[in-house]
Amino acid sequence: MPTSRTVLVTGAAGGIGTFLRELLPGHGHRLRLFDRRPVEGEPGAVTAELHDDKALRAAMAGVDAVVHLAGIPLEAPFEEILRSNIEGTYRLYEAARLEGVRRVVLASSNHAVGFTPVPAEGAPPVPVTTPHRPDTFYGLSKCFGEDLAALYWHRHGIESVCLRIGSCFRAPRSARMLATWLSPGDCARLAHAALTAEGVGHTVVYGSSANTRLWWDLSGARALGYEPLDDSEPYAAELLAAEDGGPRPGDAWLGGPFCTDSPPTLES
Ligand code: 15L
Repeated sequence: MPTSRTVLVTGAAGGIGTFLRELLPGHGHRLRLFDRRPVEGEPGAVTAELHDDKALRAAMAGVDAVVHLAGIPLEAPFEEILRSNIEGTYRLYEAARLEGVRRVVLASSNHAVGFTPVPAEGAPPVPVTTPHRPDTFYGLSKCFGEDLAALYWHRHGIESVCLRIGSCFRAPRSARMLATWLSPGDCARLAHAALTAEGVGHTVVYGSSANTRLWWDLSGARALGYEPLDDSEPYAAELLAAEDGGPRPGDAWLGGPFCTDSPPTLES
C-alpha cells in the first residue's frame, strides 16, 4: 500500500474535515474535497449532495481511497438520519464500487455502542467486539455504516476501516471527554494509519488519543500503525472543577449525553 495517496474527503467543511484538510497533506496525502456546503478557502472543492451520483462519481474517479465524514453528526429525526447518514453512506459505497475505489475510511462513532456501561475503575477497557448498542438514530446509522462496510468488503472486496471516533475537538470540552477525546493531530495520525495499513479487509477500531482515563481498547487502531501522541489529562483539573456538581445524566454509559432523554442535536 503506497504511503502517499489521492484521497477524497467527504464532509470536508465540517469539524473533523477541517482538521484533516489541515493535517493530512503533512502525512503525504493529496486531497480532493467534497461537501454539501462550500469549503472555505478551497475553490476546487466539489459542492454537492451525496445523492448527486454524477458529482460523487466524478469526484471519486481515480482516487486511491475515500475518507467518508459527511452526514449529520448528532441526533436528528429518523427521516433526516435516513437520508443523510444511511442512504448517503450507501450512495458513497455504490459510487466507490462503480469507480473501482479500493479503500474507504468511514467515520463511525462511539454512539454505535453508546448504551454500553462505562467500565469501572481498573476493569478492562471496552473491546471493539462489544455488541452494537446504539444510543440514538444517529448511533444506529453508524451501526448501519459498519455493517454496510462489511457487506462491501465480503461481496465486492472494497476494504474499510471504520473509526469509532470519540470526541474530536481542539481540546476536550467536558469531564466525559477526558476519556473520549481525540485530538486533531491524533485524528490525522489515525486517518493516515487507516489509509495506509496493509490488508485491513473490514476493520472496526476506536478512535481516541492516549488518554489516561480512556474507556475503550485502542489495540486495533495501534495494530494499523496508529501511535497517539496526545492525552487529555492536562485538561482534567479544570474540567473536573467546572463540573463539580456530581454525576450528570447519561454518565453511566459510553454515550453520555446521547443516552439521555435530550440527546444533542444541531439545534441544541
Ligand atoms: C459524535 O459522534 C459526535 O459527532 C460529536 O459531535 C461528539 O458529540 C462525539 O460523538 C462525542 O461522543 O463526544
